[in-house]
Amino acid sequence: MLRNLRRIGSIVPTNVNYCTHARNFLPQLTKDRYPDVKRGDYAVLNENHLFHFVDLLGVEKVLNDPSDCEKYNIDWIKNVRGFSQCVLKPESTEEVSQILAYCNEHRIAVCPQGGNTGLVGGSVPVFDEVVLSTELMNDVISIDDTSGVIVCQAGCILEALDQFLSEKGLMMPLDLGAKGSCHIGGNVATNAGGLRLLRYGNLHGNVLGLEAVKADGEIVDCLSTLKKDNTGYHLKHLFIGSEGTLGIITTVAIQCPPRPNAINLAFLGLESFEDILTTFRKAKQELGEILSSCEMIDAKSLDVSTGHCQLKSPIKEFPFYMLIETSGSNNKHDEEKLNHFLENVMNDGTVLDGTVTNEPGKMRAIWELRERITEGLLHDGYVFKYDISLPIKDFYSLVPAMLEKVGKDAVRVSGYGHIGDGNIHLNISVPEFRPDILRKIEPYVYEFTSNLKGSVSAEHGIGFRKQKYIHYSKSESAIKLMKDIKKMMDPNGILNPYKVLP
Ligand code: FAD
Ligand code: 2HG
Ligand code: ZN
Repeated sequence: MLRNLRRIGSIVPTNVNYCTHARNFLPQLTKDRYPDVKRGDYAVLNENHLFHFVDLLGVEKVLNDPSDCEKYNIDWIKNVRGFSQCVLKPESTEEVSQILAYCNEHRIAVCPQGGNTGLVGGSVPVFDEVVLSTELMNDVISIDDTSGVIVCQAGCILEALDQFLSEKGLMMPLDLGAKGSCHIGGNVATNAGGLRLLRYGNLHGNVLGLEAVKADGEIVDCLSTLKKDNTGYHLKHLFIGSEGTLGIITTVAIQCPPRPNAINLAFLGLESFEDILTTFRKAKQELGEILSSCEMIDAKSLDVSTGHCQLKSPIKEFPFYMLIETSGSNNKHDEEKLNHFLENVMNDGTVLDGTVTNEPGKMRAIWELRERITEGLLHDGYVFKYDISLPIKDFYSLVPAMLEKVGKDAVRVSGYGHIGDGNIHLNISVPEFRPDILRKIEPYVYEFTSNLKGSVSAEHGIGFRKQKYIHYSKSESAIKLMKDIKKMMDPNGILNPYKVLP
């Protein structure tokens, strides 16, 4: 629909906060750590294949030196490692299409990769799959300042897009700690949630249209830029959250809200999880439409930021903390509302201490306390990571349950996350990976979640690490339909094998 539009140009990130690996070591190869997973019946890459890719893309867009390929084989949290000998970096949808048509014909397995910040092992090969990286697909194609719709290639970095939009008085509707590295295509492929989903909703709502390439190379044009479009099946939703198993997303159209004039951020200390629930309830009631984020952190998680990341907390120590952010168009109005709310929760003893600011530098420092926990945890050693949705009253119950189960083996059992969305991040860090500890945690953690009617993957996806456990949150009939759709769209199973589907 929008093909051939004049491109605005590539956006390269300026001054972005690239995520860094905390420790410099090579994780065990996935094939050795998970010997039950067997390589599928795919072609082994040979010289002819490589020559074909070089002919297609040019030599500089084909990597096959092992040291060049290494970073594309290891995931961000160093849980998994493949041994791909080939990374392809197409620049256009047409190049993606030609790569997939060839791979499909020759039964070459392909692992799509964006910023490689995924947390479930979906973005790196399990064995020797060819990596198709969207790194060079970073053009903004169009932007409409009135409707707020941006159309861009899948490889645009989230933070770079947000910086670009800020010049137009707009913002990206999603924000996450990995913004300096993750690609918008990866965000859409994982249906990433993040820190402001509470206010702006998820990508099923904000993605107006997309273009994707199917396994056989066919380009599927669903690139509508309309807010309302009820013509037939809503095919874009098939690709949103499909984690590279149904097609490669090449272009997206996103609805972007106006950038708020006024932002305020409070950082609060609380005694108990019950107090967090009370504060959240009151925040919704009293702040209403200006509430833009509501996050919680337990003491062990904050220790990661203040300890490993050497950040400074603006308040003294408490068992729990909350970040409450408001965004609106009138600072006087917002400040009045927020101050009134804070006075109430502090006067009645629900909140024990707190600080509030609208200074950008101070807000940034508070957000870092929350956003850098993932990175800091890697300093503990190996991290067993769980991203769980639970009914709000049970939100924190998983943390003490797991502490009892594996507390003796762990460096840390901690919980933090998006209380506003009922999504907790449970992290169990240990000095190094041990299969016996894994067996103590799984499937118990998923049974616990399922018994409470929660979801075993709230926002990170299923990837490689959770495909065995999808049935805890999906019915047999739903899994069967997923398999039928996969078979129809990718009959040779070349797209991101060993991921998502059990
Ligand atoms: P990748 O990691 O490269 O890939 C993720 C999956 O998508 C893989 O299965 C891959 O095959 C597939 N894929 C990538 N690009 C495409 C494409 N163009 N077409 C088809 N498939 C594709 N996630 C949240 O939801 N909320 C958070 O708050 C959050 N915070 C994070 C904070 C940190 C510090 C880190 C490291 C990660 C965080 N994540 C979060 C997880 C991760 O950043 C998101 O899942 C993100 O959306 C992944 O984007 P990416 O470009 O890095 O994708
Ligand atoms: C976040 O909300 C991310 O910070 C990462 O989803 C969560 O590291 C985690 O467990
Ligand atoms: Zn999260």
